[in-house]
Amino acid sequence: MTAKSYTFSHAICRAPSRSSSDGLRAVDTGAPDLAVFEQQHADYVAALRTTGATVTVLDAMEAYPDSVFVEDAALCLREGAVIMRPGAPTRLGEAAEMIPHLTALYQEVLQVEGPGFVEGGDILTTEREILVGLSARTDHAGVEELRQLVDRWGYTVRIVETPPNVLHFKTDCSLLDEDTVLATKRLDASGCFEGYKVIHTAEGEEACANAIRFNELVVMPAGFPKTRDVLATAGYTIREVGNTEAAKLDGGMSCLSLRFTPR
Ligand code: CIR
Repeated sequence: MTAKSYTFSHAICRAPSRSSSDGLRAVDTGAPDLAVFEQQHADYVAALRTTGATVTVLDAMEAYPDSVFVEDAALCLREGAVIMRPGAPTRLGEAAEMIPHLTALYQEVLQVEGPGFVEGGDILTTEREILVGLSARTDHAGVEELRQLVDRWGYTVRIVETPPNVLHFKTDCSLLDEDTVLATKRLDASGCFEGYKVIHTAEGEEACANAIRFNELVVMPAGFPKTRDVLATAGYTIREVGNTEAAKLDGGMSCLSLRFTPR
């Protein structure tokens, strides 16, 4: 297995903080239960570790209620990492916090300096290109700066649209393999996956579109049996992890880790 878009030697996660009760959410369905969140987070880390990857769990960061969602702070590629510039003002400072952890592992760490914004949740790296969804958190200027930064490593950036009222592009899709994505019907209808095989989330199970392919596993939130069975029948090895607490903060499987193989 050599696909660089889903073969990873490392992951970085961050423990949920007590302040996660103040995390951003579109609809308030109550604060996460910290003990349950910690257990679900531990289950997630354990799932990644079963593939043999080295998973670092950083200490909780109380100053940043959404800092458990490390994915938004950086884009990790084989050749180097890029520190993002989160569009949520309360999250802007999270990006700089990630610099020392990535410079310890990568020779080259670049940074989106602004004035534009990009969050990692809007970025889907496939085997052939990097798709970036414009959203309330990611704007044109941010994507253009990102495009210039990754051009040196030979990556093509394609701008796509995150559906209205959807937090991030990857809220609605995931990479499954070199040619295949899991996506909601509403996102696929935008035409952004032309040339890819698309497996749709089952009716009523749109909330499981945010899964991750991590080495041999597809890690997905528990509680979406129809989509799980479709993916299992298609030949993927599924690992379900409880996600009820991160979901209260609009977070899912991709948000909880940075996944990479540093050069
Ligand atoms: C936020 O609104 O920024 C957090 N509550 C959730 C971030 C989820 N991250 C992701 O989808 N990559």
